[in-house]
Formats: sequence, structure tokens, C-alpha cells
Amino acid sequence: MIKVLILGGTTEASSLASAFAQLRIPAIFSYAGRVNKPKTQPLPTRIGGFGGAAGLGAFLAQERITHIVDATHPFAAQISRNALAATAQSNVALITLTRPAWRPELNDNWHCVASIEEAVNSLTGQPQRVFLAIGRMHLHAFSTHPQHHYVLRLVDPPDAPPPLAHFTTIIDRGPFTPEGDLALFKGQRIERLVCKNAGGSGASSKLEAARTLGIPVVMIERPTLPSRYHVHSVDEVLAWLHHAPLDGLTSVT
Ligand code: 3Y8
Ligand code: NAP
Repeated sequence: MIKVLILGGTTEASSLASAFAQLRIPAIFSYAGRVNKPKTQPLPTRIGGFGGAAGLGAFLAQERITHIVDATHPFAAQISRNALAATAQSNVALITLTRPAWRPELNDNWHCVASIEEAVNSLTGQPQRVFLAIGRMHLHAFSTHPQHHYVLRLVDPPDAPPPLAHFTTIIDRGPFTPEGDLALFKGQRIERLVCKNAGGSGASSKLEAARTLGIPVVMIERPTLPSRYHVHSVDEVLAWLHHAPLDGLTSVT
């Protein structure tokens, strides 16, 4: 009897949860508990860390999990490493549902960097209005360049003011729309965009807005992870579970 653990927190994980609920595939959805009100899922949901790879391993045994789908964000590297470690010690099968990285299109003006630190170092120069779409965890790094006015998009209101001299905070969780992001960039007079190469459709609209307005993009590339079996569509996950595809279900690429 299969029982699947979905490691969630992305648009793809939400699509997967809907498919599993429609097909009545026994599954538990898991959030880290990073935001106040995570999106409700149509599956039994647990919220919070497991306590490292060992804690995840204990959870798998306790819940008699047979399969894990790692549908977490490409920058959520630690949980992905834990899932690899926990399943290597057990006979639980693991698949990763990833979305392809974004690629620059003609006329895009991208400066690709390997880390948040490199993104910060690229912001020398005259004061600009910079859209920071990287969440709230790394804002302090940008305090070394106080000349800019930062426009921050966060899921929840910050507990304390960000350590930045000039900033505007926008509370929104996405998925976002091209019209919405274009209006936002125009309204906030954005001159530069800093973001992670999240991939997927849930947050690509800021890139479309930057393209339309000719705004340069500082693109933080994904962390490298050990090679693992990964697919890019819900149907491929269903096939992996030996389940027929759900009619009309679109892929996540
Ligand atoms: C808690 C669960 C859905 C899922 C929506 C996707 C799309 C919007 C892009 C911008 C970029 C950012 C951030 C972002 C994206 C989707 C997806 C995606 C980026 C939620 C969610 C959780 C989180 C955690 C949160 C992080 C933060 C990152 C905001 C839910 C909404 C910036 C990443 O306040 C915090 O502590 C926020 C933390 C990790 C990165 C960071 O370091 O701050 N995501 N995001 C998950 C959990 O608890 O397990 O509430 O729905 C999920 C989504 N975030 O089904 O609609 O699929 O990529 N999330 C980045 O890409 O740079 C926003 O604003 O343009
Ligand atoms: P991370 O750095 O890889 O993980 C840090 C710790 O958070 C993990 O070791 C684990 O704690 C816990 N954790 C992470 N994801 C979890 C999940 N789905 N269920 C239960 N515990 C989880 O992860 P992160 O970057 O903080 O991301 C946290 C969540 O936000 C993930 O679900 C991710 O999909 C989502 N998200 C992240 C980003 C991003 O930019 N990082 C963007 C969008 C969405 P224990 O070690 O205690 O088990």
C-alpha cells in the first residue's frame, strides 16, 4: 500500500497535491512552517521541520511512508539533502519534481551570480531603486549598499524593520501576474531587479516586467545538489507511482 510524503512549498507541489487528492493517492503534505498562513492543501498537512535527516527518517518509519516526492523550491537545498540521506538509509523511494531554471531571452539584460553575496557586490555605483525578490532571509546582506532604495516583496510583514536605510515593503505571496508585476515596476520606478533562479511559472512575471521595461536583472543561480532522479511534470510523478496520468493535467515546466 503506497503512502507518499510530498515535501512542498511551491506551485508544483500544490499542483501535485490537487492531483493526488483527485486520484485519492494516500499522501501527506509537508510545509517547513516558514510563513504565517501557508496555502491550504487538499491533503493531510503537517507543518514544521522534522529534526534533520534523522528526524525525517524517523517520520518515514513512523508514518510508513513508501515514497517521497521532493517538490520543494530549488533553493531549499537542506531539505533536499536530508531527503536524499533519509531515503538512502531506507527502502523509501525518492523522486524530485523540479521546474527548469529560467533562461535569458533575446534582449534580456541578466548578470548571473552564484550567491547572495555576489549579488550584493554587483550593486556598487549610483543610487538606484532596486526590487529585491529574494524573501526576508537575506536582506541584511544588502545593508552594505545603503545608497539604494530597496523595494522588498515579502510573504509576511517583517517582525522588525529590515536593516536597510531606504526601503519600501510590499506584502504579497504569489503566484504573481505579468500585469501585476509590470504595474508594480512602473509604480515603484524600479531600475534593477535582484532575484533567485526559482524557475517555474509562479514568479516568472517579474522577469517579463523587467524585459518589457528593459530593466537589468541580477540573477542568483541555484545551489548545486547531488544528482538525483528528477522529473518536470506531475504526470511523470504519477507514472513513477504506476498511476495513469490525470486527463488534461498540464506539466509544470
Ligand atoms: C512556505 C507556501 C503556491 C506556492 C507559491 C514558486 C512560486 C510564489 C516564487 C517574488 C519571489 C521567494 C519566496 C517565492 C516564490 C511561489 C510559491 C514561491 C519567492 C510560499 C510558501 C512558503 C514560502 C517560503 C518562502 C521563503 C522565501 C520564498 C518568498 C505558501 C509562499 C522570495 C523565493 O518569510 C519567509 O521566511 C519566506 C521564506 C522561503 C525565500 C526566503 O529565503 O525568504 N518562499 N513561499 C513554505 C513552507 O513553510 O514550507 O504559503 O504557499 C510558496 C511560494 N513561494 O502554491 O502558490 O512555486 O516558486 N517565495 C524566491 O524564489 O526567490 C518570491 O516575490 O517574486
Ligand atoms: P531549506 O533551507 O532547504 O530547509 C531548512 C530546514 O527547513 C530543513 O532542514 C527542514 O528542517 C525544514 N524544511 C524545509 N522544507 C520543509 C518541508 N517542506 N517540510 C518540512 N520541513 C521542511 O528550506 P528553505 O529554503 O528554508 O525553504 C523552506 C520551505 O519554503 C520549503 O518548503 C520550500 O519549498 C519553500 N520555499 C523556499 C524558497 C526559497 O527561496 N528557499 C522559495 C519558495 C518556497 P529539519 O532539518 O528540522 O527537518
